[in-house]
Amino acid sequence: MGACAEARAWLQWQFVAMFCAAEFTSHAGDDKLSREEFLANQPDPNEAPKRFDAFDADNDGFLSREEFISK
Ligand SMILES: [Ca+2]
Repeated sequence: MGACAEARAWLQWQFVAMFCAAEFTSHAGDDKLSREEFLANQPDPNEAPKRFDAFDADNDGFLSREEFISK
């Protein structure tokens, strides 16, 4: 993938992330999203796990609201 296409894809994802941050919900009722909860809301099962790993800054297997928004 060229640098431009890569940058464009990243920007698009950032937009989606910002949009989704407003709807950040955890089914468990805490402020964390498990990998399962995250993937349940993702349309592309091949790419979504990579995004989860990219978001999970401390690698604890959960996305906190902070991790989700700060990326
Ligand atoms: Ca985490």
